Amino acid sequence: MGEIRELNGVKTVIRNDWTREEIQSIYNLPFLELLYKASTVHRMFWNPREVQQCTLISIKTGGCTEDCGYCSQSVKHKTHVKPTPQMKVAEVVEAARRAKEAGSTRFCMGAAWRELGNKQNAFRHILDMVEQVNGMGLEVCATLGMVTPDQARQLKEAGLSAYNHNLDTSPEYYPKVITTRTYEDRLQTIKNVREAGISVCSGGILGLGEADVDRIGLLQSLATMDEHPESVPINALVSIEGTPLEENNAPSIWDMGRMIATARIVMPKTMVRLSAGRLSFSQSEQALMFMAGANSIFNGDKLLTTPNPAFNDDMDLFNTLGLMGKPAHKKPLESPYEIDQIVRITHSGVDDHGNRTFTQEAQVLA
Ligand code: SAM
Ligand code: DTB
Ligand code: SF4
Repeated sequence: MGEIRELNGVKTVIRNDWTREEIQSIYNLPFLELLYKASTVHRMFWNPREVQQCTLISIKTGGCTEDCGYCSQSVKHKTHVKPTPQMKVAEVVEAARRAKEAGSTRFCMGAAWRELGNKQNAFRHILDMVEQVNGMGLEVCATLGMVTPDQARQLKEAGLSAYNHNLDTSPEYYPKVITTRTYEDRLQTIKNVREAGISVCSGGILGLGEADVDRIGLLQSLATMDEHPESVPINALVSIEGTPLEENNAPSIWDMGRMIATARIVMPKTMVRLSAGRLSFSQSEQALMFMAGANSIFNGDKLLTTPNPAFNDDMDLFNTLGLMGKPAHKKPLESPYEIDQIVRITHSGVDDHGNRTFTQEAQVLA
């Protein structure tokens, strides 16, 4: 068994052998118990005042040959999105500069492709973007559809920090939402990325019409990987006119809270990102999701093709909640063993007057 941490009566250990029954019993805890457990686990691995700010940019929009039932960018759906050519390297680098100036520490570039495939020219430009944005000290993430081991290796060499490739839902529900590729295809790209030494970002969506068991199935797929994804985005469906899911409602705050809290408990070292659909939730509902263990957001007025809360509203929310941005490349809290077997987890939280840091202690049991 690995290192066990315990804090305030909540025990945790990093595990990769979660069963669906175990995850279900966490997911179904009385809501406030679930929240308490999740926020306690959160504090054992992360400074709860730090929330990562990521900026998303669509470097190539629309015209995608996949048929993901939720997506505005598929050629199979008639939506408001007009396909546009790939952005120029200089434009993307300029957007990254602005994102950094606004306090973002991760820059995520999305392209509406089934796969990177044989797009040699486009790939050369992307490698250039990755190199330049990495050179600015930002974490760089890309989401370009399926990639081969060799493409993943080249992205790594260019300085890519993370690759986003979502599993979206359970293996059973997946074919009801997407028919043009399989769950296995998704897992293969994730494996290629992992083997190239790139951090994995993989999560899902709530609001596809899935049942609780599918949400639990998604969490099981993620939490039983040999290494947990370094980040797990939890998207709330933004229903798009013209897609098969246009009539679906956004998930409730209770469903989002349960999903985020369960993800936090089964994958304690993972960044849990509150992703698409934040506009469906009030600021106090978003606060609840931070309490449940979310510690990352996308900032900026736009995601890929849908709106996101205004930057100033997010700054107000951070001020109200006493949150601060997470520095780039900062990992989960270490727990240096001390001779007396006490792990001291020091949170570098400084209050608004700059004069208080707080310390918590967790006992090492193994
Ligand atoms: N084409 C790439 C792919 O599918 O991997 C990358 C971009 S894709 C837009 C990334 C993720 O965004 C999807 O896997 C899905 O989880 C999420 N997403 C897309 N459209 C959404 C919507 N309308 N509402 C909520 N999440 C959405
Ligand atoms: C993820 O899980 N969510 C982001 C990111 N990965 C690429 C994308 C959200 C897209 C929301 C729909 C849109 O703006 O088109
Ligand atoms: Fe294409 Fe990604 Fe949209 Fe699916 S989610 S249709 S792969 S852009």
